[in-house]
Amino acid sequence: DGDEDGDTGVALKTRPKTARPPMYKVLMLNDDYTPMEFVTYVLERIFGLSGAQAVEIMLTVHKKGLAVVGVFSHEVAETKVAQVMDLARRNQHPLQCTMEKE
Ligand code: NFA
Repeated sequence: DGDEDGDTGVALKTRPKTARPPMYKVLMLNDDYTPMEFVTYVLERIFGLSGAQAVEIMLTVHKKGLAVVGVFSHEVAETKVAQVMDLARRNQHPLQCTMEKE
C-alpha cells in the first residue's frame, strides 16, 4: 500500500533556533532647506530623543548626508517614517525619512 514501514505522516520542517523578526533601520536624509531646529524637534517628538541626542543626530545628518535614527520592527519603523513625512509635508519642508531592512 506504499506504507510498508508505517511512516505515513505530515512532514514537519524544524529549525534549531527560533527566527527573530527582521528589524528595520530608520534613516534621516539631509537637504539644504529644512531648518536644523525643525529636524531637532522631529527627532525629539517622533523618536523620543532628548534635546542633546536630537541635536547630535541632526548634526550627523547635516554633515554626513544621512544617519540611522533607530532600529525598529517593520510596523513601528513604517509608522515613524509616515509621522516624519507627514510633519515635514504639513510644514512644507523637504525633509526625507526612509527605512531599510537591517
Ligand atoms: N542641512 C539643513 C540646513 O543646513 C539642516 C538639516 C539637517 C536638514 C538634517 C535635514 C536633515 N538647514
